[in-house]
Amino acid sequence: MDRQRGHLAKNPHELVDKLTWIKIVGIGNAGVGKTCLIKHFCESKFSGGYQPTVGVDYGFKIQNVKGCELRVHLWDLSGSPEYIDVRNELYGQTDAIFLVFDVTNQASFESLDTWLKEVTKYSSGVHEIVLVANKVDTKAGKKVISTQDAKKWAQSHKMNIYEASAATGDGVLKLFDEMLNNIINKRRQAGILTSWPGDHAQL
Ligand SMILES: Nc1nc2c(ncn2[C@@H]2O[C@H](COP(=O)(O)OP(=O)(O)O)[C@@H](O)[C@H]2O)c(=O)[nH]1
Ligand SMILES: [Mg+2]
Repeated sequence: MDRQRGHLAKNPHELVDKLTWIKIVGIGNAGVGKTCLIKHFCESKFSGGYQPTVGVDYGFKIQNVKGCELRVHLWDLSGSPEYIDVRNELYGQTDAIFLVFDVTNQASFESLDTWLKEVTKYSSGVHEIVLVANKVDTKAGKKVISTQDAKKWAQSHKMNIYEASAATGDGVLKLFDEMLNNIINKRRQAGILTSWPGDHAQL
């Protein structure tokens, strides 16, 4: 194609600068379902085979929120203690964190305080942290953490709680949708996001 002078109306750097990039990080004990939650959100897929995350896993999705096209990067930081240095490196510039426990695993619930301490220490700028009670699809007999106990923990830390299943997809979209909405609202309040393509839409 013959490109005429001035065919590219705008500087590509300017265009990239105008895109809205979001970084979301998932934390919690190994095996609670962080990778599966991200996979479900990005690809609507679930795999029953467990391959522990070595260091980090990553997902990307372009998500439309209220008419605004968001470039969402999702990081699953390996839950193993030996990856603390990798995690600390990746906490920077994070917009939101989802802290996951597995409703069938007592230890994963008991570790929440330790995770929150790590987050508070290394990602001071993050205001949006939510709790995810994952694997709610599992049979009632296998569930060891009650909804009530989980809600109590979340309330005492002033966090929203989401019950989800990466296996069935229940609650997954709601979790990420609300996180993204909250991030965008905070950016707008801070004056970081001034133009909003969805402004004319019903908010
Ligand atoms: N039943 C059930 N199993 C799940 C769910 N989410 C993850 N799993 C399983 O739990 C294991 C660990 O999942 P993964 O996402 O790799 O955990 P991560 O270490 O936190 O990233 C895998 O075998 C998954 O198939 C869920 O919602 N329900
Ligand atoms: Mg993982």
